[in-house]
Amino acid sequence: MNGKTIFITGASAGFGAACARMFATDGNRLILTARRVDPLLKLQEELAAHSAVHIIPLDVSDREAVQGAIESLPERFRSIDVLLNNAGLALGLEPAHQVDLDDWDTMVDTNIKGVMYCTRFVLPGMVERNRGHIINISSTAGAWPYPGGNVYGGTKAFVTQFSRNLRCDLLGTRVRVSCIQPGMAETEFSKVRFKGNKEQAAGVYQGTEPLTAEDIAETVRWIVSQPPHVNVNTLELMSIDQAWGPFAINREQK
Ligand code: NDP
Ligand code: 8X3
Repeated sequence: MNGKTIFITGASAGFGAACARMFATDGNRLILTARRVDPLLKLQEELAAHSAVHIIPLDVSDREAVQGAIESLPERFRSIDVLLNNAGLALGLEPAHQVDLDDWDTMVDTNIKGVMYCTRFVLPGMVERNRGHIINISSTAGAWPYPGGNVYGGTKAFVTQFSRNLRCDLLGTRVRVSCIQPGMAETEFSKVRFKGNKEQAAGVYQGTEPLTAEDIAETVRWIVSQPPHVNVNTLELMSIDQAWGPFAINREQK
């Protein structure tokens, strides 16, 4: 897999940065986006030997900014072959009746609207060229409930179903759509969820061997390198140290 133009959202950390490294060493052109510019500049410098890298400071929840970024791409980055809708976050783990409503808004705006906007503005070019691949990062949280998962899990269920529905709309074209549902992976994810509380974030992974960002990049590499007639629809993966629990039962004193 080489010579492709890859657009990655949330490339400043975690899965997005690992995918950028993987795609660069495989010899592709990269468009790296995120809100924080410094990590993007560092990545651009790191990858310069392998790959042409165009960076764009971008908040995916800003519809006009997404449109502007995609419509003003330099000529040699215009024909996007792979859109990796990866930017996303969880905020908090409180029960629904105690949650900060702003956190819910931010998750909906980023995880749902960000995926909608990037997809909508990139997709027409893919359909016109009759090639391309959209890879959406959902989560096990979109398939399996857990306490405090409330809106985060809901946004990821959206990503999974949106991916399937895109396949229906694109049937008859050569544009592929894949959805990855990772379980617990150690990145900046928990630091963001717990708003900078490093001890609480580290506790999520303590005593386990979680998935790594590189594991997700390898998964993306495998999905993209399938023959063009093969569409991986949905792929769920977890650390060996994670599995499902039993149903929770409330037992009252009778
Ligand atoms: P990180 O926190 O390490 O990375 C998240 C990335 O998303 C950062 O680059 C961040 O960049 C970017 N981002 C967040 N908000 C926005 C925004 N509004 N606009 C643009 N970019 C944004 O987490 P992960 O790498 O773990 O997460 C990547 C994806 O994987 C997310 O969608 C997450 O929900 C999902 N996921 C994570 C799992 C895990 O356990 N880690 C498991 C399953 C799914 P910046 O702050 O610079 O904007
Ligand atoms: C991230 C995995 O289990 O923390 O999507 O929700 S989890």
